[in-house]
This record gives sequence, structure tokens and C-alpha cells, in this order.
Amino acid sequence: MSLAAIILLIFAQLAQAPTTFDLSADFSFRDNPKKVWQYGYSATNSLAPDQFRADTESDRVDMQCDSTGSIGFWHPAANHGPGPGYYPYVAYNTTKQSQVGCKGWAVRAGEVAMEASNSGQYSLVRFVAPVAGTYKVGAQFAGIHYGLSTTDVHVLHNGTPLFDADIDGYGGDPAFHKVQGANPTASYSGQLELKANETVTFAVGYGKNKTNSGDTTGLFAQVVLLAGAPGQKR
Ligand SMILES: [Ca+2]
Repeated sequence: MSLAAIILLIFAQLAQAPTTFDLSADFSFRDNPKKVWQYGYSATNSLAPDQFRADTESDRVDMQCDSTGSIGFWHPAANHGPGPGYYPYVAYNTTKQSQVGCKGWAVRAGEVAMEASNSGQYSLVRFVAPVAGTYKVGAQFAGIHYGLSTTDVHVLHNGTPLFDADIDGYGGDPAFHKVQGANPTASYSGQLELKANETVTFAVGYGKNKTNSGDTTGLFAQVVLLAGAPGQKR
């Protein structure tokens, strides 16, 4: 085989290789959206796609919850502690160890921590498909509040539900609190066809008790582009 043929073969294989988008590995407090990820919330207590709003304010030093900068937050509006514009939030542990947030919850290395607002607005993370293709979607939700999280968690393709579950309990790092409750974790794995710019949304609501008190819920999410649609540039 000629060198040119070998190079062509390598390029052909690279073009077929799955592309992984990992919420944790890609996370940013500087950019929203960051690559394929958007951090945000719903304007109302509806998961309709037109209710999505992007967070505009990030905070690496939350004086109320974590003054060390190990956990950062995205908020709807500028805020250093609970009050207008604080909830819903999307937080992230930037370190390689579990960290305690607000003295009431533990977030694992690279884990995203989400909490709805007390009026039922969802905390949302959205994946926006960069190209059309076949994608594998994985999500692992866990109650991570010591007060035992009571939330509803969802994965949606545009406005269509792919997965709905209730979190009731603590399912995070057992070094901080024992795993406890009726449903401390919930996981989704599925495969779907996405057109370019279609969305997969990961949502955390305030649960059946309709309060966000003690509701912090962890999320790990991965989206893998298995194969692009014919004729799609990769
Ligand atoms: Ca709740």
C-alpha cells in the first residue's frame, strides 16, 4: 500500500470515529454557550423549548456557598447569594475531589449541580447538535443534598420527552452522606437521530412537593456522535 493510500485510510477512519461531547470536560464559566452546551433555565414552569433562557451571569466565588472558587455557578442574573436572579442555577465542581456547597450538599469531581426556582422554573442544560447524525445520549442524575433532594428530572429531544423520573433521596458521594431515599438516582441512555441545531435538554424541576428547598441534584451527561448523516461534513 502506498503512503498516500495509508494516509487516505487513516483519514477515512478518523471521519468514522465517534465524537464525544462531555458536559463535564467541556464545562465553562466564561462562555455560554460553550461549544455544543448551553447553561440556562426556563422562563416559566414549562419545558417548552421556547421557554429556554440562557444564563448570563457566572460566579466563580459564591460567598454564600463556596468562597474557595472550587464550585462555580451560572445564574439568571448577577448574584452572590440567594435572592432574585439566584435560582435556577447550574453549578459545577471544577476540582478533582468532591466538594461541599452551601454546607448542605456534596458535588463530585466534574459533576454539575442543578436546582430549580421555588416558582417551578427549571434548571436546564442544553446540547445543540453541531451536525445532523445519529447520537447516543447518556445522563446520570443524583440527589446530592443532605436534606434529601425531591426533584423531577427530564431529558428531552426538542420539546419531546425522552425520559422522566423523580429523584427522592441522596445518591451522591457516600463519603459525605449515606445513600438514602426511595429513588436517590436516575439514569437515561438512548440513541436518536438529530438534525443540525436540534436540542437535547437535561432538566431539573422542583419536584412533586413544589418547593426547591434542599433540592440540589447532580448531573453527568455525555452525547456521542456515532455517525453523521450522509453528505454531512464532520
Ligand atoms: Ca423539591
